[in-house]
Amino acid sequence: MAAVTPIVVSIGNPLLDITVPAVDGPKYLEKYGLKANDAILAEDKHLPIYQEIVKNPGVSYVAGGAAQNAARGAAYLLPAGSVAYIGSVGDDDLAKTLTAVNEKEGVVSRYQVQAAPAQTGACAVILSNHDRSLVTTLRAAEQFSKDHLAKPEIAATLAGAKLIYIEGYFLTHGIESALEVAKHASATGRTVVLNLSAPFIPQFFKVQLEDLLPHVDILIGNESEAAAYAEAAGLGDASLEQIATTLAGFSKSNASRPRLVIVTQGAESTLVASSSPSASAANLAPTDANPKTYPVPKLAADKIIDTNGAGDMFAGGLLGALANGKSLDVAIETGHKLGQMCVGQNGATLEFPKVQI
Ligand code: 26A
Repeated sequence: MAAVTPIVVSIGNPLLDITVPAVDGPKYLEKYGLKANDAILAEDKHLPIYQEIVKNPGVSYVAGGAAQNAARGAAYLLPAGSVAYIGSVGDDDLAKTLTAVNEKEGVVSRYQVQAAPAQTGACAVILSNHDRSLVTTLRAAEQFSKDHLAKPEIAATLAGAKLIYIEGYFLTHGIESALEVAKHASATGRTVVLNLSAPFIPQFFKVQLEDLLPHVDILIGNESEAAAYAEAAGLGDASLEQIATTLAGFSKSNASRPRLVIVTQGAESTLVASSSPSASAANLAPTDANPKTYPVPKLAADKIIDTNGAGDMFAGGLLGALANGKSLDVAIETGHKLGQMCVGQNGATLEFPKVQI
């Protein structure tokens, strides 16, 4: 059998998630002044949280990092070795754990490894009810440098990809690398997918986002991220449909290919806007409403464990289905299925042994 080479390449901040159970969540939210449902970069005042939560006997450790989760999601649907993940880690046990999880789930780790004392990044995941508050310390992840992309094995991996996925979180430090990858991929006809990741990305990194957007074919975000973009872009109280349509129409470097903007809303319907509907299976059809609404199947409340990573697994499902040559409609449905499977599990994880999707 021919060796499998990656067709999906995902880029982001590799993190280990340290999860505090919902029973204990509220006390940490209160103590550190955190919102119940948010994702932030740790400020100095938050840093003691990492020492503190590891003393809680209820904490669990799960592989994280938004784009790494999505990579594992895509790998769920593809032969082992079809997905590669690029990011920067320390030379430590955390990185070994992440590599082992990736390998087990069929993702090829293409890490840039920083010498000690750099440590692999971590994310405190504070659960409460059905919400999750994410507090991230990037550590080695933000030392990612563009020269990693020029290494022969990385350049070859990127050159072989059909789909490139970049998390918005990476724009906090890696815009130069993201631009290099996305410009090249888009100029050579590959599909570039960007996730807004969190409201603070369009809010505080709007310049970087708008620099990258012309090279993006598929933009994914949730309702609060879309609203944060609208706010930052002076779109006032535009509806989600208007925001999605505006983003779809944002300038595009590869004009021969339309842009899709996908807005998820948790348990509510997903919206998809296209800059130019066409007969292509991977686009909205000219006869579809634009934006088009895709209902999300209901999940019984007692099946919900935690929503952490659900958006990443949605993206992973979408990527995996597109890599398999499925239509846009099937890809959105697959995204919903993986997102929902993740909600029924602890953290950004899926069901093993694999279930048929
Ligand atoms: C730069 N920041 C804040 C981050 C992240 C992040 N991944 C990359 N960069 N903050 C949280 N995450 C990851 O998001 C997943 C849930 O969507 C967490 O590691 C978690 O697994």
